[in-house]
Amino acid sequence: MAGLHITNLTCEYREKPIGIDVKNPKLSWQLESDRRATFQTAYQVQVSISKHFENSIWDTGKVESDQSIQLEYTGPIQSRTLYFTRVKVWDNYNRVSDWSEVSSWETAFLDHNEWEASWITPDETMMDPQSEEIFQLRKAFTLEKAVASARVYATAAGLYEAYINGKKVTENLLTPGWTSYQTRLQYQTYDVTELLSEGGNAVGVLLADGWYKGNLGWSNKRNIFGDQRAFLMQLHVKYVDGSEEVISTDPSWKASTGPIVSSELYHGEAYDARLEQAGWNQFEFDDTNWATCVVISLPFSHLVAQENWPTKVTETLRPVEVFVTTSGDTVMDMGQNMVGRMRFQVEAPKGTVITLEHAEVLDKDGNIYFGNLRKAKQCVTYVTKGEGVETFAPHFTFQGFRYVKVQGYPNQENSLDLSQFTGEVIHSDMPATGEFTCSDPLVNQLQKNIVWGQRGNFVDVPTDCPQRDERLGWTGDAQVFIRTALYNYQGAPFFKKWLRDLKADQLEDGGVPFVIPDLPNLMGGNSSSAAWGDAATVCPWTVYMVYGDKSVLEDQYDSMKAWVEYIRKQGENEFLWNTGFHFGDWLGLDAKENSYVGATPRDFIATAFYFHSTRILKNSAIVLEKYEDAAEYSSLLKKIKETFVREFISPTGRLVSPTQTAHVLALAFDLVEGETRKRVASDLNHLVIENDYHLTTGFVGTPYLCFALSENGYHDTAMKLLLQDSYPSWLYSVKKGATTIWEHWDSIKPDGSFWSDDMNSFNHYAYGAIGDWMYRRVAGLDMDESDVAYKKILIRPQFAGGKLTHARAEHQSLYGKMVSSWEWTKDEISVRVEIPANTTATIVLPNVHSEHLKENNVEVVHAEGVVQVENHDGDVRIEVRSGVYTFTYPNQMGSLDLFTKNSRVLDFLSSSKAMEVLEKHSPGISEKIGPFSHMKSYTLTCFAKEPTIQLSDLDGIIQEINEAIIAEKKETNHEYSKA
Ligand code: RAM
Repeated sequence: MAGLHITNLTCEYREKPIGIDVKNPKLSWQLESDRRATFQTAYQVQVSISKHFENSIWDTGKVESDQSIQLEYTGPIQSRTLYFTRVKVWDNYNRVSDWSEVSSWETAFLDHNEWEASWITPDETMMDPQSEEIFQLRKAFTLEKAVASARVYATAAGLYEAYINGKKVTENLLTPGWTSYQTRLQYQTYDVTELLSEGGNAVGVLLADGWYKGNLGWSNKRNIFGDQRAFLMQLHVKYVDGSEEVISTDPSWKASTGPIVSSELYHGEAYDARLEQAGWNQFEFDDTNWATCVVISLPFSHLVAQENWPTKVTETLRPVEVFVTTSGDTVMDMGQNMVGRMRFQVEAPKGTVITLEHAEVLDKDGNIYFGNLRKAKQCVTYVTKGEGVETFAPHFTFQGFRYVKVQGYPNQENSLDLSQFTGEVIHSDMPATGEFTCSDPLVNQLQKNIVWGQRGNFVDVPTDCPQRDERLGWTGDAQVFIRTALYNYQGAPFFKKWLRDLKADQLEDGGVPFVIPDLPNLMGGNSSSAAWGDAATVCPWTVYMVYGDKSVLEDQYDSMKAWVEYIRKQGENEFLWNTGFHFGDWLGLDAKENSYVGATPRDFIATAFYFHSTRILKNSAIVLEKYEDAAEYSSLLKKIKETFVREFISPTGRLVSPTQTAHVLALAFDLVEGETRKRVASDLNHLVIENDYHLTTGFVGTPYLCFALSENGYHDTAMKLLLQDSYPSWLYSVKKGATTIWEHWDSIKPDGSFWSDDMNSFNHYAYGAIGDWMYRRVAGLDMDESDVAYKKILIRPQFAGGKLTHARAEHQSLYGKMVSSWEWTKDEISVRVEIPANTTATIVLPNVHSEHLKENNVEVVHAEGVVQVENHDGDVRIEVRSGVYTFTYPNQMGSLDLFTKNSRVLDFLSSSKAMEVLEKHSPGISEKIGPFSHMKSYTLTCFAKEPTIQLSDLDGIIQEINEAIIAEKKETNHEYSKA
């Protein structure tokens, strides 16, 4: 029916996936409606193996339900079968949609016994398995009949690139991806129907070391998962007459080396085009001189279908300029710190050697800087064959770089022809699902840097960095960044796959290794750390919340529980985690000289995370209806909290640790309540003000810092931290020209020098975790967690008194596109929201009474789609159903009943200068409260007395007060004491 349509019918997050091995895949769809306040009242889903649905194998019939995401298919399922599916829905206006467009999914192997192929590797008496050279494997065969369809199922111990009849089977890169190879190895499925034909055909495969056998980790180790590369493939051909044939890897395959002389993830690739064997991957090629292959014993039981988004080239960039450095190097600038590879064209005499060396930054003197790469070479060399124009891009490697030093390119001394070079950006090809913009260009650049940081470090696993000899799946980094990541990109398959590896690598006692996939003995033995191991609970819970995907909790529950039980056994008592190794508030700025560990005590952090993880576990138990566990962990939670309070908080509410991070954690994890909470929040605010509106937090405190302030009455301070541009701050790096997030707040110091070479990445996403707060608190696009997956949206913008004049966030939820966008002028505030069909939203607008509020020029209470309007403490809460709404209201704080919000709350130190400023403005401000008994401070609620002073002026006054306090502090050098 016109007006109600179904779009985006997906299976396991993908459009028409092929090669999945989920037995009960989940279907989601979206409703598109031309009317506001649309919701689904019933659905019908059909699944058939015929495109025309002559007979369905699964038909739900009309089911009265508003479920439109994560509907589990419970019909029959077989391996290697294509299932068509379609859906129709009924809505609250008694409309029924047409059937959706037909969608589909195709299974791969549901049982590993279906593998008939053998793992093969070149015969070691003919080819050295430890050779750096990349192997070429081939198999020629004849198909007797016309081909109807064909699929390749393939994987490798190592990395592979497959060809059929000279053509690449896929554009996907770094296959089969990285998993915990000891227990899990992904295979890929490709539709190769178009590549085959009746008669002679050939498969050719390049086989490299990759993560499996290549150099991995900073201790120069190889062969971590195995010491022989191997390949496994099954090609299933269906003929037009219905018969089938299978071509598999077996000892009849042949092997040779070729032009790729070496290829390593960290080090780059060396390619000698003179060694190419023309036609090696085609039928006619004569392979009599090639080595034979042998069968090697590798398990089949750990083969799983590709789950993650494939790794691909997702964008290409052109160099923006080329220059010669003071050291005389010719260097191209890509204009962006990117991750991927360079592709180039060249025409040069045979044997010309072209070298590209990649680095992220230039040093103080403008020279290209390789120091922070540690042992990673990031070097690509190409030797020409001299037969016209040659094109090259490396195969089994990627580089993290903005600058490329070029050597040997013809005529480069006179002018390097930049049009011959392209930067190919490579990462897991997750659909983009988020946008954030606002009126401050530096903040917009910060958002870009966060997104680029995510792209560069989401290369099949969530890595810490993409450039040095590390690039590992650090759990702590993933845990702090995941919520931001899931705003920016569709990350469910990415994290679900990685979490299976986490579970697989979890230690027997429930401990979680530092990196996943684990590298045994990475740091001289296995150990777990608070805030790192908590990825085991935080990540599944976040995926569940954002996508309503219960299966991730079902799959991970044991692992989550094992982690909490692990912690429970660590401490000197059951409720305190005060033993063992921890990274602490990694890279916190309050660290001692020459230490990476911030000042917040490790047992404080560990116990706070113990509480956090236990709470997540308890909530997961409730979702999964494991009520006994829920009760058990509720009582554990209570005890941890009591113990935490006893151990770390004084009876008058003072934290034992005077760090920002300690205060942040106590607030963010709800370890403090009532008056103590108020005090801790106020103390945090002071700590930030005392530090002249600068943060000191490391990996652990940073993600929650602005939340802890905004949620507890200090949004203004949080905004000042965001907008701070002197060191240390988010915008400091932006002002220094960063195009990605740095590992350290001062990876480049104010004087232009670097943090030491040993650990200084310019592309580390952890501090990008501020993105979550920007989406949720600045633009106001949030979720009501009582109904996950944005079934119930919470729009709650906070305007920060004109510090920004507009902000807008967009996110593609499984229900469809959501938008929260606001504009602030001195006279008017307008808030525009988009709420997808089949969801509802609560919109909380500050500083207004509903009388003054219009929706599209209609009084808000009368607007279509508005279900309820409530005035509460100076805010208006509006319940709406789906639709696009524009709310406007005058930006003036007229009457006294708006008292509480017609104000700015400021805690300030007892200071005569501050009092002077107050006096000066007293005609326009009323109400001063304080001093608070527990400290030498005042809590002042300033509210504007119109017309003398506007609310927006209060910011200026507060600023003045703060400056006065700071000035006074500097003058007297007086140490603030809370006693
Ligand atoms: C560094 C990593 C990572 C961090 C660990 C503790 O080596 O880059 O970011 O989690 O240390």
